[in-house]
Amino acid sequence: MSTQVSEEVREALHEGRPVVALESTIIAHGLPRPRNLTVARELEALVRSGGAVPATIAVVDGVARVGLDEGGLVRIAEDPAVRKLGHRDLAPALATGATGATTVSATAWLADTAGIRVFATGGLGGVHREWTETQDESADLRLLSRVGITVVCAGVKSILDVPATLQRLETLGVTVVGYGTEHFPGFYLASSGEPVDWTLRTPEEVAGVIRAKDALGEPCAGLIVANPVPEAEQLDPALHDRVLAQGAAAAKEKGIGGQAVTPFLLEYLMVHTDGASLEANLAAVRGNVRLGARIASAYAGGGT
Ligand code: PSU
Ligand code: MN
Repeated sequence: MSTQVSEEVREALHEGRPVVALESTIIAHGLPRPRNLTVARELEALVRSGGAVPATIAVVDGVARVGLDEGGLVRIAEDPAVRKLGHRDLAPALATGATGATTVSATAWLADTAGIRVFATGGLGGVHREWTETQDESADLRLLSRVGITVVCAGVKSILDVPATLQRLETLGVTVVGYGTEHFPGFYLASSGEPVDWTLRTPEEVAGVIRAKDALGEPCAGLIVANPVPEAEQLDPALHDRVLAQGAAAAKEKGIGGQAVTPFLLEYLMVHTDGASLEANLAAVRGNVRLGARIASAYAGGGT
């Protein structure tokens, strides 16, 4: 079997202790070097201080690793040849000995296979604004309709078509709840302006929903816990809208397509907001990772 679960993660799962999966695409392709490595370590530390075991997931030399060690983290953060692997890329990556960072779709799949119930990230992929021309919809959405994992995120990246993405999630049967909010978060922004149907306010309430999903049985699908970045740490909405429009135009002009679109726009925003988007992004991810640890702990703690 070419999936390797680290000893620490395996033991924690075996003993029913809380584990939080973390993705690696944000490290390899979503954040600038060398800060990405610092962030990768910081996120793991945040999970630990929340009383859970972190499991950063990536493919290293053709082996899917659930729970990267320090060497693996350094490799993913520093090696410029690290690929971006969605769920569909896992098999060729394993078969050819490739090294790649896993997106939400690949991470959720590997985490679920390993028995991990909670996954924390920044923002999900979704339906791109140019969908009618490009049909670009992240594989994250469909994958989350197939695995019963709980994903804590700050909504979907605001570079996307948020209403269309929410519509797709409804069609796909993915449960969406706002955490402490009646609005779907806007990734860099505390709110996307779109309403959510359900609002939960404590990790225990989220754990209760996970248990209710368990009790309902098949068909299993994901639970999205949409946790907004604190308003004080969000990107200025006017700046966000202006720079994003410029970035989208630049991507079109340069003919950027496929997997390259998301990293291009994230970087464009970072450069053209003088790093403010990066700070908002990090604040969102940190909040999600902290909440992920609390949810995993509440779920592992049992209850009815
Ligand atoms: N959120 C971030 N930075 C990222 C991503 C999300 O803050 O780099 C990544 C996630 O791994 C997500 C992927 O799964 O972008 C979506 O890419 P695409 O749109 O190509 O499916
Ligand atoms: Mn895409």
